[in-house]
Amino acid sequence: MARSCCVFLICLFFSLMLGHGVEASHVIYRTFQNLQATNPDNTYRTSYHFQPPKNWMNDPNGPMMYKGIYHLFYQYNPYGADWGNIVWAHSTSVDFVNWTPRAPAIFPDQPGDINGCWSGSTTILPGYKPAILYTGIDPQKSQVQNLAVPKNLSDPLLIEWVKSPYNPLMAPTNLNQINASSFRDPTTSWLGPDKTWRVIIGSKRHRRGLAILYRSKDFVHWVKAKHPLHSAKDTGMWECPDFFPVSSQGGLDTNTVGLGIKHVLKLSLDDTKHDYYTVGMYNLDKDRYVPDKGSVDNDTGLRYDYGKFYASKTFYDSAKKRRILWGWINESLPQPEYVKQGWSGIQAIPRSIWLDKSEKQLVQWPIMEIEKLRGNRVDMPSSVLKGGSMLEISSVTAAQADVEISFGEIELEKAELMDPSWTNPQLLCSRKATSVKGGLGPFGLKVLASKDLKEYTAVFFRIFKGHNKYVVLMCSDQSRSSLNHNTDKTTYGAFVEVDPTNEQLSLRSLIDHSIVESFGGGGKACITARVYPTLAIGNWAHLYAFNYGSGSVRISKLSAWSMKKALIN
Ligand code: DQQ
Repeated sequence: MARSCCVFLICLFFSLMLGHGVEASHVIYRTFQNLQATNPDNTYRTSYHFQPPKNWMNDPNGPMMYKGIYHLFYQYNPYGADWGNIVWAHSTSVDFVNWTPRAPAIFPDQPGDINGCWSGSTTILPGYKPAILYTGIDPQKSQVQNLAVPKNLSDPLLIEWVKSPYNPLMAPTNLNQINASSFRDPTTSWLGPDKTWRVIIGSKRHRRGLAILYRSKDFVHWVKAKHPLHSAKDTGMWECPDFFPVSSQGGLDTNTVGLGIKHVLKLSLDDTKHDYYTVGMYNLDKDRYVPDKGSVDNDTGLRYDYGKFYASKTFYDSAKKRRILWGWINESLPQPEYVKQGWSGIQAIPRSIWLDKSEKQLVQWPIMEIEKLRGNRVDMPSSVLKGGSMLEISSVTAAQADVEISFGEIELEKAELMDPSWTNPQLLCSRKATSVKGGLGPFGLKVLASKDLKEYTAVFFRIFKGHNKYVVLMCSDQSRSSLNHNTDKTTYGAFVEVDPTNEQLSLRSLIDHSIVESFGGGGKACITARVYPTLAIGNWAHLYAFNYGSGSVRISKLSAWSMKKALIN
């Protein structure tokens, strides 16, 4: 008792000394947020995943394509590698692969954002005029919504932004009963057939997550709707909502509404730090979104990515008629280590997303532009991978690679029975780690592996025989990814909606020094891992295909590419 009292008092002392958070999810450690690393360590920096030259980065903000230029803004701390002092940093690209840094687009300089410029979105207004809605933290630390527009529309780089004299445009008041510390992250707005703009803002009331709806005729004067667009009990704060129409034929402009058009509502749950989505229908008459039957809107629902991937945002690329998803991949190092390293946070490779044929889920695939970085290619002839075997994929730069592998002729009769209580894929993957031999699986890839296999990250499948179908499990096992005991070694898992009786089972992994981004079943399940190997670094990293199950599988396709370095900031 005396000991726990003492621990409590020490914690209290430090929290008072170090600063005070705006709220639990945004704790401000004043000692770290202005700390430039004296000796930055670039060992684990990525070669083709987006990151700033130094310091802290979190959410992608307001991505868009304007006059042939791709824009990415992001939450950035100019003074250190910890969260704080947040501005909207800005980079542009002509090819979606190489990026040039620009001056911060939005930074605190008026009462409506003097304590921070938090996440938000861009909307292209009629006349081809981009506009940013973002959350500002005001002098009372209340969250309010502000507008900024380009100073010079003829500059395709959109370097300078001016803030609206009407800011804040949306603010919590007693009358509208909004929780002032849970009111943030406006979405891209959409224009209804009634010529009225709509936007949603993430919020919560007690434990009920809310997508608060506002409407406007002129994009400046906004009125809160009586009902949220959607809400769900016991989900906590909804950060960075995203709401957009989808089709299995390609991307749709955010303003597309109409008969038979499905919508997706994505929520970043502050409680679990994962991005969840449902597929459903948008009822324009009632301005309500209703998830389809079976599309679950709580933390057991579908996720964009079952690993590290948060606060994501999509935009419609009108040039290529596709919807693109950006997402933030946070650290697996503990805070003192990333502060010392001098940088923190990466963006996932942008992904094209579309509705699966089943209309029950999304499919994601890395943008095709990234294939321009594919260098030396290695193809392996089709071969049977017997249970208990491993095959080295050599002649590629294993720490900077793109690998595609497909499995066929799977000995399905060897599948173990699926226990109906195995409903949580992450738990199942951590119970059945790489070393646990199964009937069918684990089979897949060992990446960022040291020669002696003291370190590796395994991305693999297991197949079980379910009640009336086979169940495919995809795992990303980080338990052996690093000899550094301080790194997060969570093992991630997802079920993949693939029928192995008549489909090949494919896996693609983008490996980039400290990141492994994997796409199972052609992009039906994605898992991103952040890993910090101590042995499998640079030229010391190896890549293997393996099968530790008792049943054999055939590698029907295996291509791997050394990836070239992109020019990033
Ligand atoms: N990050 C931003 C917030 C958002 C959170 C602050 C999500 O606007 O809710 O940096 O990571």
